[in-house]
Amino acid sequence: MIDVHFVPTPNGNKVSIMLEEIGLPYRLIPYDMLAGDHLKPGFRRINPNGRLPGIEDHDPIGGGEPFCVFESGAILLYLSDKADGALMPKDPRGRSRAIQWLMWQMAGFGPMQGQAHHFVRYAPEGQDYPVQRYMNETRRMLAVLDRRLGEAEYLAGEAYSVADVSTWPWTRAIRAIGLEVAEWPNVHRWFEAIAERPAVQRGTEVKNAANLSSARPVLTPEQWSNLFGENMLKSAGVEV
Ligand SMILES: N[C@@H](CCC(=O)N[C@@H](CS)C(=O)NCC(=O)O)C(=O)O
Repeated sequence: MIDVHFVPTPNGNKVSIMLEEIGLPYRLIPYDMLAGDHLKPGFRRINPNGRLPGIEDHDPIGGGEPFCVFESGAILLYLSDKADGALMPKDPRGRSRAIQWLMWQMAGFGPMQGQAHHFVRYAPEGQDYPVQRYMNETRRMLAVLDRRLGEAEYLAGEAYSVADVSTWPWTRAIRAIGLEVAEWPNVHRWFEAIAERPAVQRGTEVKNAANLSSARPVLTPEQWSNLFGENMLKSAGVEV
């Protein structure tokens, strides 16, 4: 059994989709980030970085003690290994392409769009520069994605791979910052095809309306502190 420390965000949904795709048994352990569940010291054992998702495999590859994995991209690679290389091309070029696009999502498309969400939805209003900067980056990367998907059916080539599992939930999230997938025709074609996969539907069943709407969530001071302020810093051992 694999425990998934989970929030239904794009990073969390990558893992739930992957597990549904490969059919390994898992148990979701839901976290309430607004309440600061992820700040509790015990969670550091699962994820030293104190963010979600994280997994604990009680029957790990190679046997032995339960094994924890953090960083959603690393979790996808671990799960692929565990499922005999599932959703990872076998040929060296295809494999490298899958890893390249997985890294692109992890280092660029996710973090830049994440900052766009922060400044569009959570930060005090009226901060034009960061909004413009991160929206520009998000749009630039959607154009990069569109170009790639104009030359190949999936990110790594002909076959659906971990790169698509990782990028699809972040593409779904662009609605919350006022963008529509239909603006990028190749992305649109790819997005709709993946949305029809039963495993993707099962993996995204846990709804989080706040996450997919463009509403600005109203946070209490305590909730803001848990997500972005003093409580978050204190939990990482930073003196405030
Ligand atoms: N690069 C990390 C990002 C993890 C991350 O930032 N997760 C968010 C939820 S999707 C989180 O834990 N936020 C809580 C916080 O910022 O304190 C990954 O892909 O796993």
